Amino acid sequence: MCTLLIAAAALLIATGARATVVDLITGDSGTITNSYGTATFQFTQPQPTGTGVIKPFLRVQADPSEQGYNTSGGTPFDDKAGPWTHNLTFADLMTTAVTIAGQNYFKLLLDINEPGGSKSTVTLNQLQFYTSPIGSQTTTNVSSLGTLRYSFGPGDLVNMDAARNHGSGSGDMYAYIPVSAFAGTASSDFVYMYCAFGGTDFQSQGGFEEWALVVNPIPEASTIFPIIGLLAAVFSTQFVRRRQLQQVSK
Ligand SMILES: [Ca+2]
Ligand SMILES: [Ca+2]
Repeated sequence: MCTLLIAAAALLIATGARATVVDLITGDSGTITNSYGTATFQFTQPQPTGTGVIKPFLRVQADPSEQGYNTSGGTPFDDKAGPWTHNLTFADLMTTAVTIAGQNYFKLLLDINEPGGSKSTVTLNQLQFYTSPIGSQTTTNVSSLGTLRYSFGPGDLVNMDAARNHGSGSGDMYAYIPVSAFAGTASSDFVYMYCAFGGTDFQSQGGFEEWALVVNPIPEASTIFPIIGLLAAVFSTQFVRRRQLQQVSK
């Protein structure tokens, strides 16, 4: 028994595996560091909701726990049908890139919807990103979605309180996911973001939780390209062209 414990402890130290609980109920931000890198989670108040600012790509809703991933193929797990649950490509995700203190992140917005009173809290138990050349998947075997790029480790979670923002809106949290975890991803690859809420510390209830891309108004291609060093040069050209076309069309 003792030998087993020592072996387990050695494994934990070797892998740096240590569960992190980010408290956004009383705190304003926190980080989770694991083998995929360091992700930051930050409380935010409602954002402007003009067209092109908030673009949900995944809505999930169930009671007392819920899970799902974005796809245009259907509604696996607790996905909500409709235009705001759909495929994403890596090129889409790249439009959210920001640099903070020299580190590059993809920036996402989460809006939680929970009842008032004692039921306003909810736990984000898992957040994973997979990439694959195949879009519109509907499998319930999440690990088969593609290449796992980012994941919470065992026990990692974020606790939130919808009551920190009044009514429905486009708060409540920014997630900053390390770009370095996606090295080698093709721009045309599909990105599946899997999330699970409720059941660990605080249950999911009320309306749907929704995730949106936070599209960076200022292209940061010059800072992101050294990180995605494995991308083909042809993509770089396409990305710049896309940007130029997008700016022309605005
Ligand atoms: Ca909310
Ligand atoms: Ca909810």
